[in-house]
Amino acid sequence: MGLKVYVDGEYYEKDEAKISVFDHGLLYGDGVFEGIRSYSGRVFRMDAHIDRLYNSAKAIMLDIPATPDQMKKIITDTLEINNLSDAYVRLIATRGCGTLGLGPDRCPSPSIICIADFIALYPKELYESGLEVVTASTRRISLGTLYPQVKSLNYLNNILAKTEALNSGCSEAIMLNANGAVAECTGDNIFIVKGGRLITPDVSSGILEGITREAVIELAGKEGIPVEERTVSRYETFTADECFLTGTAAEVISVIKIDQRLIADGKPGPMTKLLHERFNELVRNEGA
Ligand code: PXG
Repeated sequence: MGLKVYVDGEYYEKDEAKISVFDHGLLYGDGVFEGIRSYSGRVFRMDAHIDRLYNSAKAIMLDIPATPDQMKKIITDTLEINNLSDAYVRLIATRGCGTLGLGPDRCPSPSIICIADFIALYPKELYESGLEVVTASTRRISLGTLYPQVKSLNYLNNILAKTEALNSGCSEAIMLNANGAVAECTGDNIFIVKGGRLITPDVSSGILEGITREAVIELAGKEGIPVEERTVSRYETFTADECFLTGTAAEVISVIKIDQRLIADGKPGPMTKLLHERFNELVRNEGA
């Protein structure tokens, strides 16, 4: 029995789960999504993901045809029906079927898709050795275009930055905002450590407000580590004591080289290791 995918109230075998070629999610990237994880059968920070999804939908004036509670049930049912307990969940709301024209008024019924699958993670060795990243020339979308807080189906600018990373033999790229300050990576938020302080770009730097980022800020607070959310320059990343990325897929992963500059001694630092460990404990214990 293969994977079952939820589409608009029904479960379909993976190969049968399809949307129309007239869906504006496909035609224009008109829709929103969430990437969520479950650990030992518990969905990590489900409420935060649901809130972000509905806020993203609100910002693009998309009426999700389900209540937040119904969405939560769709997530847990999809995990259950697939018998998955440690899994990755992709929840999508598209504008739905319309005509060949941008107008969302041409799309009477938005679609909901929920996919639960095994997670493809970075190889374990990379967590021990740390990542090499590059700064992409492709800038993060600015606050004046599409709000970076909206987790929309438009990921082309991130994909272009990711392509730059892959072309340089790296797995991630740092994206700058329109002012040239550090924003985030293509699918992760970024943190640096300097003089015992944890520093990360603030929301007005043009970032997605990551749920892993928020959890790490909370964990740092509990450890008594001072946290600064503010503008971060490229220079500060090069000269940091430590650097790491956070995201639902990557969790907490060390960065040891940025644009060929070795970060400190080129090994994952103590604060990165501590917060990674605390994060691993949190995802396993929260709500247990
Ligand atoms: N910034 C961007 C642009 C993202 O897309 C994050 C930061 C981290 O946010 P969370 O809430 O996950 O801590 C993301 C999240 C994937 C994948 O399939 C991407 C994300 C999440 C899950 C899976 O590459 N991006």
